[in-house]
Amino acid sequence: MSRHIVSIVGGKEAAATTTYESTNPARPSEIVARVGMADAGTFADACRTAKEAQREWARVPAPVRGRVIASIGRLVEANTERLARLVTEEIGKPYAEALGEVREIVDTCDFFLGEGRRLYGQTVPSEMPDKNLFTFRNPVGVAAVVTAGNFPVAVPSWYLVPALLCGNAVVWKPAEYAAASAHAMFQLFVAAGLPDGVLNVVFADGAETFRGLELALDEGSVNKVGFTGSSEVGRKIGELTGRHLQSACLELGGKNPMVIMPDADLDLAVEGALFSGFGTAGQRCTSLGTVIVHESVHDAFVERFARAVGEARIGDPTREVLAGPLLDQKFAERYEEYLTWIQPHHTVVSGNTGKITKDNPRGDFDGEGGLYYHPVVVDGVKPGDRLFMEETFGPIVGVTTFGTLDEAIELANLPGYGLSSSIYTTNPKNAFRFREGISAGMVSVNNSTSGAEAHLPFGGNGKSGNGSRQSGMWVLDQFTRWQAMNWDHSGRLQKAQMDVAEIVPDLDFRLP
Ligand code: UN1
Repeated sequence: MSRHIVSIVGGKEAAATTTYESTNPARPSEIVARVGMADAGTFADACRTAKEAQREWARVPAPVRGRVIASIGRLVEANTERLARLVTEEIGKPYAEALGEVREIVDTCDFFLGEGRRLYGQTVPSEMPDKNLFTFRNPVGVAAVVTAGNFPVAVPSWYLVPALLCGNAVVWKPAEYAAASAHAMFQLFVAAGLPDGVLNVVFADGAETFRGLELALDEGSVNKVGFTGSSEVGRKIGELTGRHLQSACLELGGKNPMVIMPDADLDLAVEGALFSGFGTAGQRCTSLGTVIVHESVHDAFVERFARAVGEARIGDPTREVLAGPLLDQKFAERYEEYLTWIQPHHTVVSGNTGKITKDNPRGDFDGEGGLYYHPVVVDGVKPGDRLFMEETFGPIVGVTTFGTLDEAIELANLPGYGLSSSIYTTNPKNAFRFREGISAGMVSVNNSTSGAEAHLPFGGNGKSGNGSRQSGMWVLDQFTRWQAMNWDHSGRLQKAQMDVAEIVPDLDFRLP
């Protein structure tokens, strides 16, 4: 069923200048939605509208805003299957994973509905009598949120839910190739009773969005930018917001390492590598980049890993498969470029590479014309190789070896990303030394690099982000600003640091 959707600003449909067709990557000739694309002016208008609406929204008591978040959670839960089916149809995410993705929105609502009754500030003792000190969390104002389409609804909810709960208005620019999923989620949020203009959705391409953002920042109608996407675009957004004295919340790429110690449970490690390397067709920012395996277990690991990859089911994402197609043609093209980074000193241990077609089938699966790709394991990658150093969004995993844990940590940090990481070991000492040495924002022990829970801090360092953290209580620092208040009721001007009582100690006192 093909839909026609457009941006919604202030509760009204906004003008479109071009049309984009969002297609089903499993059957690219099938159009999921025709998307009216807006220009930079509409984006800036949306930010102005949001600024107007935000004033009233911030005056709604936080516990009442929390009730709205509760209703969003209920609405999403009641529409789980429909939303998950749409996600599967539009980006090819296997249905079981799509259900998990929708679950993550509900989890996020569950967490933040209670925050409406907390959103704590503090009372702090003053250094002077008859004076009281307080802290308050104030909403930042308008948040412009630009998200990727690999998690078309869960990751946006990490921004939207806390931003709204804290009393901000939002302009959301989802990925165009996931526009139908985004539009559906927008409708569910609005049905919970959000006043017009508090949440706006704008469909626009990258260039128009960037120009619109620049206009809005110049006008002072955006106070926080949230961005999930590539390190390259994240850097540009960081520069733009920096010029406006703002720090964006950036969730960028990863080259996530998995270290396998000689004492690891190898079968468990293989299972973890398979899921984090090839689940979601390797298209998570937390997907496995390089397996760094101890030289003594390298051969055994590679043999078992290659076998597991060979046996994994790739195919129709409405069925029980490990992975479906790539997200969209743009991603397929980029992925084909990563395949050209395979060099003569590498060994592909997983069989065929490239697009699954009649001439290049995977067993009896010929790809049915979809954007399906062979999962690829490349042994022998090393520092300096592009495959080792750069993110390769898609189903390709490198393997390299190490001698000591210190070497493994150095290899794991070398590409300069820092989102997720994992170590397989049965020795707690190794786990804690790895945790201390790894530059990633997230560390898994005996678990895959992907699949973070929704109430832990999520975010990266280095090329993976600017240190901002989403999720749980940590994200509150993105969407609120601390305000310090002092109230002197002494009836006189008491000067800090000067009019402070002094108690004189006898510092020469010694025990007999
Ligand atoms: C992403 O790909 O941008 O931890 C986020 C995970 C998911 C989120 C991935 N919950 O793998």
